[in-house]
Amino acid sequence: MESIKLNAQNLSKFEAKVAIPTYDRSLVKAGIVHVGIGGFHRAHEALYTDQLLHKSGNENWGICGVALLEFDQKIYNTLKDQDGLYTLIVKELDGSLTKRVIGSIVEYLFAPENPSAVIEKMASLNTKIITLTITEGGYNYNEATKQFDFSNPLVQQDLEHPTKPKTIFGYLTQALKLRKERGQKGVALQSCDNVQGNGHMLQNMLLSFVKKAEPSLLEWIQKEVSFPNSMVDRITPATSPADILNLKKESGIDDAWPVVCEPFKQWVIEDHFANGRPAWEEVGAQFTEDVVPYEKMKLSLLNAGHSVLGILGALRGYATIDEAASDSNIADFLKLYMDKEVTPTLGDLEGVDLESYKKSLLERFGNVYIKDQIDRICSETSAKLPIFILPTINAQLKGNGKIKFAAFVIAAWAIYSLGLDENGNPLVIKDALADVLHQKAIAAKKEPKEFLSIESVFGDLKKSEVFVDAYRKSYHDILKNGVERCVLDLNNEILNKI
Ligand code: CS2
Repeated sequence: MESIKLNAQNLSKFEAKVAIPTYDRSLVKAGIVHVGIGGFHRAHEALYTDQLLHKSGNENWGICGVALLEFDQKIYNTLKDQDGLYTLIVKELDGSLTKRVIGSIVEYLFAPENPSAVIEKMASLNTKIITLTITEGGYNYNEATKQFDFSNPLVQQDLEHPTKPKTIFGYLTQALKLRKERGQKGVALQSCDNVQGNGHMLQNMLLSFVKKAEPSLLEWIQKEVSFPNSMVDRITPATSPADILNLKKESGIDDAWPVVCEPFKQWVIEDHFANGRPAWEEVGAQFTEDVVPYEKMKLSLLNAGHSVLGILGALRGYATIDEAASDSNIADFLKLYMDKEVTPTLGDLEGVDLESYKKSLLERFGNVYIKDQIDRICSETSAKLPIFILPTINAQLKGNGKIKFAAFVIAAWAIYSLGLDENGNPLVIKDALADVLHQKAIAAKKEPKEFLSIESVFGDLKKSEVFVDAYRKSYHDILKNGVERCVLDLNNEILNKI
């Protein structure tokens, strides 16, 4: 089939093939500025917002997408070239594809090219909400000190050259300063990242920065700015060249960067918006007073589950999450980890059927059509585990609970960080701490505990004898007998005790 380039001019040509925006995009104003226009945002918030534009006809709530880092130039160029349009491809459970062209991103800015345009946009009267997907590491939080990390060179640069910021903290500070000076209303700053208490985290980190950079702004922020916590969920693998080609072949859409995702989606948001909000509840989002327990459940079961499958699967030489999830020993291991180590830390979750939640996760992980990349899951593990697994370990240690499965995963990560899988094939380690991880992984061959000395990841975990003993044992076992055998032994050991 001949394909046609996706852009505003050609949009109506796709109508017969896929759903397209039926609202008049030229009337839509960007009430939301979103920083971080990667796949996840485009499969999640931008979709909810697109659905709402369809449904409500309220044109005040479109999105201006901001690409913050040099690295984001490609997505910025793509969106610019396609007038903000892209195709969202949902890979359904039966393998069929549901495609929809999303139109909610009506403006786009590339921060490194024009920092003042981004600051002005964030400060503009029309902007009522600034949402963020800046990744777990983007909050600049140091696990060892439990503080904002002022030693980050980019932060130092933002303190020295405030009007040409590089970090989100520099941008937000400048924009809030303008809002205050102009006597404007405040704004809601809404994190959509996988961080426990993501709104609180954003608030704490931003206030730490502002205290140094612009202390006179503190009081105004405390009064005028809100930081709703939110729990976000939708598995969104990296788009593959085959996805792009299939879209061209099957639907005739020439889209340089479509987004692929699973059918499931969830968004639970605290209803604390300083300057109004879209009625996202009309298209399936849930508003609540306290989202923290739900975030905790999702991070320590879904995201941690991903990391467990990712790390163990990578060592076994698997490439995708469904391969790891269909390895019955690894699947049993994950199930036992969830039941024996995570569940006791979750407390009472009103209205949630935890057993069916866990079951649904195993099904989602096993979806063979998604082909979520183990490389994606294992990227930036050093920023993920402190959020996904460490809180479980710390809570279990505090209550004398079980930690063997978690210790096993950390030991497997230490071995993973040597850079080879069990078949001797190289592992691509994409992590801001890659060098440190590798050095410590080498040192761990002599003394496994060395790996735990990365305090920015593990805090003072190395001080727990109980943990170190279990970790050390797993470390030696994995090197000697391999993941498969050790996982089976550990599963049996726990099952036989029941
Ligand atoms: C994944 C998440 O990055 C990761 O390690 O666990 O991207 C996960 O797919 C999403 O949070 C799902 O909602």
